[in-house]
Amino acid sequence: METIREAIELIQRARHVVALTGAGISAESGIPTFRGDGGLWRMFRAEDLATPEAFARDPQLVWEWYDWRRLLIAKAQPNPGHAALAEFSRTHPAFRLVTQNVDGLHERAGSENVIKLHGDIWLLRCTRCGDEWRDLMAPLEILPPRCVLCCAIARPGVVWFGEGLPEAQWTAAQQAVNKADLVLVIGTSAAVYPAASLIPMARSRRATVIEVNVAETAASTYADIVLRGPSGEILPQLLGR
Ligand code: BJW
Ligand code: ZN
Repeated sequence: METIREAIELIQRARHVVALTGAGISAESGIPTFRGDGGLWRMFRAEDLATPEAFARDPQLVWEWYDWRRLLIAKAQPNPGHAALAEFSRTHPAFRLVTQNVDGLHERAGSENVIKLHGDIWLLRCTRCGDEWRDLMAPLEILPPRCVLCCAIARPGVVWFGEGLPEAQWTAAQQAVNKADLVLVIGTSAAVYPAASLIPMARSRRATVIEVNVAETAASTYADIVLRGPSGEILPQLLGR
């Protein structure tokens, strides 16, 4: 209890707070994480599903996997962790939320201007003409879906291994971290780059780093304060008024 009190005080004193979230924040909404027990990479090989090569080889298979995940996400609800961050952003205009998640649960909880490093599972992009459109959480009727403009196969608007991050989002994330005096690292294994590099970046800028995670991660060594537990329980205590 002592550490959470200390963390609350540090947050209250901070001017520029940034949160970096990962799959763990959506775990309590019933959405599987990638790594660890029950993680997607225990059941599936990333090389078969989350690379441009996999999609070129078998778009049908990749789309079936995304369709399954989209269905899970559509049925899920944001949890108290998402809600606490949305509420905090309403009362702290300088707060920036950076997420690696593609599920859109931060937005559904009411967060605005979320910096999305790995894209959005509800976004589709034409592989030929680049046209982008958004699905309103509807199941796909035909797999793989096709572009209405040019009929070519569409892909999910997410960032796969070996692909660059959306430049504007990556720049915004770095700027936010460079300005931050406190960074909350929530529910991420900090195993995927360049997103994970934001954590040592924050540290080198002398920002306070607070980790919220059920387990030890690659980020733990950079953290000034480690809060061990589910983010859906810790964040409301940490950020609540
Ligand atoms: C809870 C909880 C609860 C559970 N409460 N907590 C430098 C070094 C080494 C490799 C590289 C490097 N730079 C680049 C690379 C290659 C690669 C990479 O990082 N590989 C590593 C795995 C080694 N990176 C890339 O390819 C990136 N692109 C890039 O670098 O471009 C430049 C380039 C181009 C060409 C060649 C080389 C470089 C792109 C990365 C894209 C990642 N994409 C995915 C899939 C997105 C689409 C989809 O969803 O399908 O993004 S992979 C997956 O991992 C997803 C996530 O956003 C990302 C991070 O995962 P996250 O969020 O941390 O989840 P988990 O599951 O790992 O962790 C969950 C955590 O929650 C755990 O810690 C739990 O304990 C915790 N938890 N319950 C609190 N209730
Ligand atoms: Zn097209």
